[in-house]
Parts: sequence; C-alpha cells; structure tokens
Amino acid sequence: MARLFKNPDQLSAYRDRRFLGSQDEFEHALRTSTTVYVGNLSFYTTEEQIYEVFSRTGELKKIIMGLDKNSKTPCGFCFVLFYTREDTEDAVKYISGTILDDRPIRVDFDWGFQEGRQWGRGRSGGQVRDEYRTDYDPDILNCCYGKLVQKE
Ligand code: GTA
Repeated sequence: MARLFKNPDQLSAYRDRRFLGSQDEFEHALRTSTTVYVGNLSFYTTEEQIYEVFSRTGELKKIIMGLDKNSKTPCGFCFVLFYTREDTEDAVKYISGTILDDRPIRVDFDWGFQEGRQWGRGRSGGQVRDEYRTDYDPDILNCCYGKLVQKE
C-alpha cells in the first residue's frame, strides 16, 4: 500500500496551551527542536518498541513515555529526544503514519520536553483527546495517512 510521507516543513495545528511565549516563539521552537511527540500509540506499546522504531532514523537521546496521571500507566503518547535536527526531521517525515501495534502513529515536532509534560491532562487521567476519541484520530488522516485508514 502506498503511503505519503509527512512534509517536515509543514507544522501541525497543535498548540500547547502551556507554552508561555508568542506564536512566533512557539513556531521557532518547533522548527529548531530535536524532540518529537508521538501520538495514537497503543497503551500496550513499550519503550523498547519505541526505541526499535525511532532508532531507525538516528541516535536517540531519551524516550519519555506519556502516563495516565492517576494509574501511572502508558496512555497513548510519548516524547522522543534526538541529538540532531536532521534525525528529528527524518522521524517526522518517515515514521509518522507507520503502523505500530496495529495503529497508525502520529509524529509531531515538539517545543521541548519539560518535567510534568509526561502526564495526560484529561479529566480521567489520560489524554484530553481520548475523551473525544471515536474510532480514529482525525489528525492522522489530515497529516499523512490520507483516506486509506478510513476505508479499512
Ligand atoms: N507536540 O499534537 C501534539 C500533542 N498532543 C495532542 C499532546 N501533546 C502534544 N505535543 C505535540 N503535539 O505535554 C502533549 C501535551 C502534553 C502531553 C499530554 O502531550 O503538550 P494531552 O494530550 O493530555 O493534553 O497532553 P492537550 O495537549 O492539552 O490535549 P489536546 O487534545 O490538544 O486538547 C486541547 C484542547 O482541545 C482541550 O481544550 C480539549 O478540550 C479540546 N479538544 C481536543 N480534542 C477535541 C475534540 N476531538 N473535539 C473537541 N474538542 C477537543
């Protein structure tokens, strides 16, 4: 099945409400960052699996699993920190939209990990969007996976 690569020059619409600077500063951080956010993960995907997939585009500095703030268990996202911008862009370009544990994962530039950002912000402890999630994450379809997933 043909898959479109995500264009790393195009930033996603996601804006972290906890970023304190202006929109220009936010975009500058995204364009220079060596951190990616990975979304739509299965709750059963392990750090070892993330390592296996992301080390294909470059050497990893760190992986931080996203956790449910109540149960302290993985809740569907993580942050991956690289050493170089080139490797970071390759991760967005080539890994976003690939299937991991039967789910198309979404790789997005991130402004930079800070302590506390690993916790889901939803009322139930998990991710905010899980409270709205139906059967697919619309951002994935918009970013790179086209209509292929929707048809399956
Ligand atoms: N770089 O796309 C992302 C991203 N997301 C989705 C979360 N994080 C991301 N980082 C990047 N790119 O550190 C990061 C957050 C945080 C951690 C957990 O992951 O910066 P969260 O997913 O639990 O919380 O974050 P966040 O980011 O506040 O959630 P979200 O889903 O974007 O929601 C933002 C607002 O939109 C909320 O007010 C919510 O009520 C509303 N909303 C979200 N989805 C829907 C929907 N489908 N319908 C209506 N409203 C919605």
